[in-house]
Amino acid sequence: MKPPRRISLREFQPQIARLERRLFLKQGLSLGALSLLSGCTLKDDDAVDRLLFAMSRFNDRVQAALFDPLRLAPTFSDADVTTPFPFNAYYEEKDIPRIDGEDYRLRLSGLVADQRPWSLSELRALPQSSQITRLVCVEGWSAIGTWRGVAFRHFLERIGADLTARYVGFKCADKYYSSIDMPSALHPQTLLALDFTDAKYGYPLRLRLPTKLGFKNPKFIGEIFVTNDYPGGYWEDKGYNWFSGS
Ligand SMILES: Nc1nc2c(c(=O)[nH]1)N[C@H]1C(S)=C(S)[C@@H](COP(=O)(O)O)O[C@H]1N2
Ligand SMILES: [Mo]
Repeated sequence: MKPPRRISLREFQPQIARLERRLFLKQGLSLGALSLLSGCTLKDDDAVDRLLFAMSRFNDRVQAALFDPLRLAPTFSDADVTTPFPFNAYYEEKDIPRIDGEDYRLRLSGLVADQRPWSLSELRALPQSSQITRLVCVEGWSAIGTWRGVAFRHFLERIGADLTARYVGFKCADKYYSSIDMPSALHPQTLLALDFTDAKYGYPLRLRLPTKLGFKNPKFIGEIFVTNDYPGGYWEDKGYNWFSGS
């Protein structure tokens, strides 16, 4: 994924009007909400068309889950899983961070009462659950995948995170970082994923929220922090809409 260029909204007015009509207006969202597009890698009409095409394939439940805070994202069955699952990062697959699971410790900081680092076996000793959901990337593709790990809400409670704080931030083993609002962190489908079909999907730890766009799902997590100061994110700081979901 190349750094996004801010598109001029005027340049893409017809397409955006089309997208608004098709997808957003009925949910009371308009150009303001489309600011998530303003940081997209929409270099030409083709890119816009691909995005429109991909988005128009999503059913209303997917749309609703991405833009309505109270909805659950749809779940799927094993047979629906996309194989191979697409890889995405701001660099190529061969450059993913290689992390030794034995030595790995998840660091905690910020508004967290118990900041003791966690090993993978300790994380695995917590109750595990799995989900089969759709990951939606702003670049115009989506895929159904399966993830297993610890309910993030459970983890945040366990470490004594201040659940009234505004944000949860993530620092990754590559140069990636991201952050989410606390209500999304506490959403029942938000998972701290430990099981991967391949390391490239975020080994050893990845956040998985089906209620937000793909770039809000940090992989290769090294540190989690809780804060009231807006932490931003890798793409967020380059112009992507921070909320990007429900
Ligand atoms: N650490 C890290 N996490 C990341 C990224 C990244 O470049 N580095 N890319 C994000 C983007 S834009 C997407 S769409 C998803 C892709 O996840 P996947 O490789 O499981 O498809 O990871 C997100 N998390
Ligand atoms: Mo993405």
